[in-house]
Amino acid sequence: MDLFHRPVYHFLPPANWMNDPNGLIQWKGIYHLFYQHNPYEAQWGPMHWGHAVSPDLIHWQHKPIALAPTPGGPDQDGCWSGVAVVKDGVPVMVYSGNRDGKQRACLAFSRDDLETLQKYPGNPVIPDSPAGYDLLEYRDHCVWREGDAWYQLMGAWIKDVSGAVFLYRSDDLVHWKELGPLMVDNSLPDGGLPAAEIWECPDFFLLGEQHMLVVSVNTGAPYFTGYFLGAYQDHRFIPKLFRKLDYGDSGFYAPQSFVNEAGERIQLGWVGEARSVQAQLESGWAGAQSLPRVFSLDAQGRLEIQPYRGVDILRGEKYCLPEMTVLPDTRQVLDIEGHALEVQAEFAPADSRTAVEYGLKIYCSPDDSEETTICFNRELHRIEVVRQHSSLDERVSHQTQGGPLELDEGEGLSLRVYIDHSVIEVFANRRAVITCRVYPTRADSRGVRLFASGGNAIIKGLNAWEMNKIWVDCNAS
Ligand code: DQQ
Repeated sequence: MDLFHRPVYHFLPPANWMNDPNGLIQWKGIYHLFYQHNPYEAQWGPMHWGHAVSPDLIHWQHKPIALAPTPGGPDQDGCWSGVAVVKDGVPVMVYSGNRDGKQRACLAFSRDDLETLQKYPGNPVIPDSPAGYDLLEYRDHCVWREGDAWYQLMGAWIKDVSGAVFLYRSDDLVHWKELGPLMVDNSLPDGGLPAAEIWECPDFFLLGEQHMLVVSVNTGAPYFTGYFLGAYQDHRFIPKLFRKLDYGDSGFYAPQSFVNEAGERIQLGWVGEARSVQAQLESGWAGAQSLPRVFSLDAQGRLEIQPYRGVDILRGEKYCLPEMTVLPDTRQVLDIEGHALEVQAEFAPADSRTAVEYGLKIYCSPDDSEETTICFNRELHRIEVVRQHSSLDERVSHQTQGGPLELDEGEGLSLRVYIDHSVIEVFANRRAVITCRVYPTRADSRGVRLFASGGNAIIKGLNAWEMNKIWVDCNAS
């Protein structure tokens, strides 16, 4: 097994393949993470639900597989993604049974505090996709309680139209009445819609005074995750805007959120690989979960995304750097190095002498043959992870990942970066996130540097921590 690139503080199964987070729930104080899992090899395949538990959503312990395909059943070709709800004091999973290329809503109950899941004998509970629509794809679930009923969204792709989410209503989770697409008018005041492909894994919830609809847009490759903000009225959603949730294409996908016992809405997403299937198979594992994230809206109504506060518990030894000027085109090596780090860097607001591009370099080898650059371009108003020189291995992606970041008047660049062997999560100014993978080949690609080009950059302060492992059982990985 390839331990060099294997994350130590992002969740992944003991071996083989993982994709979407499923059935997230805090039940009697314990967090449960179920996940899409091929237990046979490190590539996508017959889907099972893996299972792990945590006291704090950070440290995890593996549990036995929770759902497996039933031969002859509606999920005989795979137990695809789903969510957890609680009905009459019993946790219930609503998931997509995959059979003969079609996915149908199924249920599984737990009467032993989520030690095991029992499939509902009457599965599937929604045997057919909505009539009257030419659907190319249809699956995945978001279920909530509203008034005295259950509501459910399922993701879909309407041929020659776009992605869609269909709304259903039920009194008992078993009998569902279809209410049509949640969004009847897909036009947006500020521009286009995500590509005409399936919207997978819809997630829908109240954020402040608005509603947020998260969809994972399966464009074949790369995939991306986006969100709408808008108003939910009379069981219809009127979107005001659509944005990418994370600029790391295929690096953050199929996220799911849940509300914990403290009332916090927390999201996890699948951090996909960026290397060949052959490389995955050789390494013996594939896929990780992101760190938990939380949302808020800033004073201007923009979405803010931050790591869940509990992540700080992983911090070990600390490094601090006082205020300093980063001169253009110098090699500013820091004392900090490693493959499992958190780095927080606050840059001064730009003035006329400020560099055009500045930021951090991570996973740097001493001879510069490998490095990954987290770069802010203040003229293009873009934040990027440049992977051009991330790895000497040709089988991995070297594509730059990034997107817009407009700094307000007087606002400096604020980076919070998580480095975990092959995972990178960059949170910039709370409102731009890039999650992606890199696979340095050299054991000494451990350095962290500051850089500036075309002018100076002033660092107001930099703190970094070595990060500890997340496994409750120290022998697990
Ligand atoms: N993954 C699941 C599907 C979902 C997709 C299958 C998203 O339910 O649409 O593994 O990654």
